[in-house]
Amino acid sequence: MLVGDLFINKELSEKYRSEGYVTLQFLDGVQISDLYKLYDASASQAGVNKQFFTSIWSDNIEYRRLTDTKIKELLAPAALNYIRDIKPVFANFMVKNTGEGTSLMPHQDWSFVEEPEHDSATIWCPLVDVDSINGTLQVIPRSHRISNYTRARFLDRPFDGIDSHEMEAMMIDIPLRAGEAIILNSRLIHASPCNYSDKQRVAASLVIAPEAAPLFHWIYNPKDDMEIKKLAVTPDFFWQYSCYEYPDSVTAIESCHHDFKDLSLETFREIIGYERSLITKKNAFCLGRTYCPKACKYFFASSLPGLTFRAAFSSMAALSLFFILWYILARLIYG
Ligand SMILES: O=C(O)CCC(=O)C(=O)O
Repeated sequence: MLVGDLFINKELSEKYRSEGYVTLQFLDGVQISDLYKLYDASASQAGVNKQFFTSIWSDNIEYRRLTDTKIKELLAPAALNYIRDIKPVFANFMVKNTGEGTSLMPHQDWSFVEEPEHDSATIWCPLVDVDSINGTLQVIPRSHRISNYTRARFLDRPFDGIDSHEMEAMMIDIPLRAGEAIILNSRLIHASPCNYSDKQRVAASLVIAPEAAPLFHWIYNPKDDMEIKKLAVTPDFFWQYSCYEYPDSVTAIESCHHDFKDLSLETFREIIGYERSLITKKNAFCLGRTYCPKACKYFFASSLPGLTFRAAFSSMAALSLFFILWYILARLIYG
């Protein structure tokens, strides 16, 4: 069973299946405020001192259990407004502090179910408005078509050999208002840039899987010479073990060898159907932003509070056009 087949709305289902993600209105003001209160009340227990962190990275098991349970209570019913027959797998706060060092590298999420027979998705819902200045999510559309179905903990990515600028050029920003969400296939490559605003960026996320799909966790143990162990798990597994632990006490039901070949840029582009000519005006602008030097982003974020880079850029373009027209007119009139 595939998440894409479980969307209630046909258009959402088609867009999700073809692009690997959809965006939609997800939470109302009261729900956002409830989540923010939960985040505020529990943040001191997280004990994670990192520029970017997610609740699952905390050493405090009680914090992991609390955030998982409470975020699920809020996000899972909202998900059922759009997708039926799904179950919550695990939930997190995703927190980006400010400044350099807060970006997150392009990655795919772990496999949670046996793919490609089943698949899973992440619902990522920011609690503040997000754009390219404060570290919104970026995705490579259609990258869920890559067939690396076993994405294990501690395993390298098959696109690590591709030049990072080429990867960036294929990324698009997903600006969202607080309470909107992106639902993305666990195979879709995503990342997030630095937060150059002066406020922490907090988002809540929930991994979902089809109700009928048994849950598994694959874990790569470099000591075992390319061997990947498959564990049969329940949703509780994900808060019981922090991201950094090797869950020794859970017995593997199977082992397999990692044999997915690294992708070349050409193969990667072919898989995702990427052509520069397909870049829409909107995406082209995103590319401009992606390549915008950090100092430039920082200038706009810090010197023009409340003004987005897009708005500042558009105003500058309009102003330049005005002066050019004014100059041409003056030359025509006064010679
Ligand atoms: O919150 C972010 O910036 C990144 C989120 C992410 O990578 C994920 O949900 O897997």
